[in-house]
Formats: sequence, C-alpha cells, structure tokens
Amino acid sequence: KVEVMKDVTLGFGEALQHCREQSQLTEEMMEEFFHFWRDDFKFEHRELGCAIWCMSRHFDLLTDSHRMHHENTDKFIKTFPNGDVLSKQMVTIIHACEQKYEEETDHCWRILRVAECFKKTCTDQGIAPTMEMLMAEFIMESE
Ligand code: BOM
Repeated sequence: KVEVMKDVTLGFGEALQHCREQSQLTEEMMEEFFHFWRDDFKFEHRELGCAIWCMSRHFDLLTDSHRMHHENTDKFIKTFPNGDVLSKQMVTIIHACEQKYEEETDHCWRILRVAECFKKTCTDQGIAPTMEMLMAEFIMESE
C-alpha cells in the first residue's frame, strides 16, 4: 500500500507546477509536492490549500461544491498500479476528514486542514510512504 501511495502522490504532484501561479505557492513554501510527507512538514500556508484545490480540479476530483468527487477519485487512484488496494481506504479517509472540517467556509483553508488530517490518518494507518521511497522514485523519474 505504501508503494501505491508513493505512486499516487507523485502522480498527483505532477499538477503542482501547473497550479503554482494561480495559487501563489512559492518554492520556499513547498519545493516539490512529495515534501508533504516529511515528518516536519507544516500545514501553515493557505496557498498550499489553494494549490491542492487547483490540483484536484486539474484531475477532475471535485464536485460543484468543492468536495471530493468519490467516483472520480476512486477512478484516479485506480489508474496507478495496484490502485485498487488503496482506493476505497483513501476515499474513506478523505471523506472523514472533510466531515471534520465542514464548518470552514474558506475553501483553501478547509482543503489545507483536510490534507493535514489525510496525512495524519494515513500515518496512523501505516499507509504513508517514506521520504526515502519518494525521493528515490522522484530522482529516477527526472533522470
Ligand atoms: O474537500 C476537499 C477535498 C480535497 C482533498 C484533499 C486531500 C489532500 C490530499 C493531499 C495529498 C494527496 C496525495 C494524493 C491525493 C490523491 C487524491
């Protein structure tokens, strides 16, 4: 599962460059998307929430009310090798995190909180990829 999560993260992260300008996320705030999984990564910039909003829209993963589109998200995860072993669990986690921050009316802040909750839950459930895995793959892909 951690292998699949590594692939999904890097796949989703490909939309980062596309979303940088409109979300005002500077390289100083987040250099590469996979830094998301670093132990010391801080969820403090609203711009990151805006960027994840943009990235999710890029892959058509949101509904008209800016919540996760369950079916599209399930399909997106299943486009990665062995994605089916993780899709249901990921959709369940994101949905539970959305419920938790339902009262936040600013979409960028809400999505940032959902992302933080997603990371924490993944770590607790043992499906968070390690930085070693992510960096090895990222470097391999860029060579
Ligand atoms: O209610 C808004 C839903 C936004 C979803 C936020 C999820 C945050 C995920 C950030 C990390 C993602 C890695 C892969 C995601 C694939 C969906």
